[in-house]
Amino acid sequence: MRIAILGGDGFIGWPATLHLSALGHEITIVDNLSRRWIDTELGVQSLTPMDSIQERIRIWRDVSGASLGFELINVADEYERLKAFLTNWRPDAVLHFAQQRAAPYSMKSDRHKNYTVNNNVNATQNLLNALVETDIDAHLLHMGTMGVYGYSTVGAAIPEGYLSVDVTLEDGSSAEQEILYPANPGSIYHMTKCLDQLLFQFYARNDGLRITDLHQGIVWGTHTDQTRRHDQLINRFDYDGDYGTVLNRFLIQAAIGYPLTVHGTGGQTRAFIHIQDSVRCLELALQNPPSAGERTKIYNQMTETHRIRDLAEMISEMTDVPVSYLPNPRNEADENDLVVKNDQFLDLGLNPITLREGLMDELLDVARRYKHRIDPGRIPCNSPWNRERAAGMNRVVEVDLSETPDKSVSMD
Ligand code: USQ
Repeated sequence: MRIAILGGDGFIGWPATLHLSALGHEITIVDNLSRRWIDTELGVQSLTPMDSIQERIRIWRDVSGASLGFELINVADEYERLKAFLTNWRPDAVLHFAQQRAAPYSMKSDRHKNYTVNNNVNATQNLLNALVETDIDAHLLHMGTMGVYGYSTVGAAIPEGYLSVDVTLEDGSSAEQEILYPANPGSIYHMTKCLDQLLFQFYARNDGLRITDLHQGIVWGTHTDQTRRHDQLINRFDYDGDYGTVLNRFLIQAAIGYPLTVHGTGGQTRAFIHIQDSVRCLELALQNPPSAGERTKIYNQMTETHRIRDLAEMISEMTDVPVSYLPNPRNEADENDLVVKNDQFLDLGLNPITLREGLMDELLDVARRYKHRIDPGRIPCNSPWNRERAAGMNRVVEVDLSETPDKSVSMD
């Protein structure tokens, strides 16, 4: 299959590219390298050293024999170039990861809010518009988020995208309808993914586009079978307060003896998936496209749920690094339960990797290997959600890292 991977230089895009290339698909990466520019803006770097996209592609060709195309296009801004690329290359499928994906970054300032909305919504709209205009019947797979639902349940499991509701009619009888699960975003970033859902609904109905939206949980891990094949194929690993996701952050914190940064009570429950499962899900979704005229197919791309403080306590027990309960910069519920349906991927053959299968040891090894690249000053989350949260964060938490080298963990 010919696959265009928009955002193929990113945290999911790169391992997805290698996974699908290894399966024999013909891939072109489309990327504006914005994630690398954001590192520069924030003054941080991936824990793992990343080569240029051109160098990564060269190494992959040496290792696998497979060629990857690369187009430097800003999907949100360069509509005509995107259209020209699609017209020339005519992909069978398009994977859309070309969006700003960090909630804290999206809440940093008014500029970051505008950037996230403009970038993310325009990227989706440009892509949908271009697919219609060029008359390319490609299956579009979009990386969405579990965060479109919000995280609280009313006791019922969160379904895969659609909710059956009974509508009371004028004569008192009721009619059943299936609607998109009510959107309840917790950040500007998550809100853009809610807006995406409406764009998909419209284009699938109006133009018969074949669209799959993957509502993914928090990804943990960094390696996949393909990124392990060469040092220079290594995936990025974000640990900073804006882009680092919670479990990966706790693991690098443990590796340098930095008290684990739990926000609030840590009673937040979230959905998780390992990065190897994430790329496997993409493979499964690609094999099962919706038909033209069908509504957007929605999968919950997650494999387990965990409470944040349970994760912190588990890692603390493994490593003897203490847990630190900090004022929460986010405007989110202190405590929530979360039950999620994910039957579709399980039915298609996904065999989930769970948290206890030793992959945490591998991550700790990665963290230990590159810990000289960690700037502890970049660990705190400094993006408050609103003025009230900003005021609550003024409490300074003193952390003594002078003993850092001795506190590193040994999992051997
Ligand atoms: N948290 C801490 N301590 C930290 C970092 C985070 O307690 O040091 C807490 C947060 O307050 C939040 C939870 O952990 O309650 C998750 O935070 P996160 O940064 O790991 O994940 P999130 O901001 O929700 O975003 C990530 C990805 C995003 C994806 C989303 C899936 O960056 O692209 O859409 O996970 S989901 O969370 O299911 O919406």
